[in-house]
Amino acid sequence: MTNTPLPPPSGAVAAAARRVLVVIPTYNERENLERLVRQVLGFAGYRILVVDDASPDGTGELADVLAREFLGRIDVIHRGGRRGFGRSYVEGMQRALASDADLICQMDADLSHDPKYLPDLVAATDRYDLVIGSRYLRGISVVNWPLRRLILSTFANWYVRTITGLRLRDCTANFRCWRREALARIPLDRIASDGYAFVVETAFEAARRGCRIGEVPIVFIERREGTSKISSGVLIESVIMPWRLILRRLK
Ligand SMILES: Nc1nc2c(ncn2[C@@H]2O[C@H](COP(=O)(O)OP(=O)(O)OP(=O)(O)O)[C@@H](O)[C@H]2O)c(=O)[nH]1
Ligand SMILES: [Mg+2]
Repeated sequence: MTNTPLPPPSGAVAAAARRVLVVIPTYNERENLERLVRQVLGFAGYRILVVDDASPDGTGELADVLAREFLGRIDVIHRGGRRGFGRSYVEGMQRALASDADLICQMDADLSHDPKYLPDLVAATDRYDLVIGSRYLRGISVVNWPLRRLILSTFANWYVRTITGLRLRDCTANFRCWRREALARIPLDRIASDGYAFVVETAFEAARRGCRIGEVPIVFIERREGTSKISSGVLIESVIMPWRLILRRLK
């Protein structure tokens, strides 16, 4: 395993000049995708990779229509078989690493992650190998969450931090930007998570491999359109995953 620190980013190439690819997994996000895409592509030089899991609501077809409109700036992976957030990201990240992107971002499609923060994440890759858009850096920056959701997320973060030793305020956020060299160190073909535990597992692997991880503050807004896909299976996986990670480190 390589865990030597990565060389610092080349100061000669300003973050703004680097090629940014934003990987977005979708499952039934028809009401949100178009707005999101237009906002992300408002930033010059940014590109998008949509990873759709055969959404019954036609999100995949909408992504194809948008890809034709923004020729060369949107790529779409249409997955078949068993759907999953983690497995979609594994495929998306592999495709991203096969592209010429210098920086690879990840975010939700439901507009909870406001694209306006993307340049902050991108800029911070001058200092970090992995940058996380954090909900818990300045108190709690979450809009429209019921109390039980807030308690669940706060507990989940405490749980993950305590077991894995990850020194992050927001270990479970899917709003991130990787330097290509850092993402390339993660053994994507060996990632075990199907669901949202993917974000914890990849942060853990990044820390273990000597990546410098930093956080920038964001305000998270609960989705207004569409429905959450969190299932009990995915929650159980998230409870077990930190322990699996500890066992992995012991081995
Ligand atoms: N490709 C793919 N994307 C998924 C899958 N499940 C969720 N997603 C996407 O992953 C992102 C996060 O999913 P959400 O359902 O919003 O999960 P969440 O943000 O934790 O939950 P809410 O706060 O309730 O919205 C969204 O862009 C979803 O469309 C899946 O099985 N396959
Ligand atoms: Mg969401």
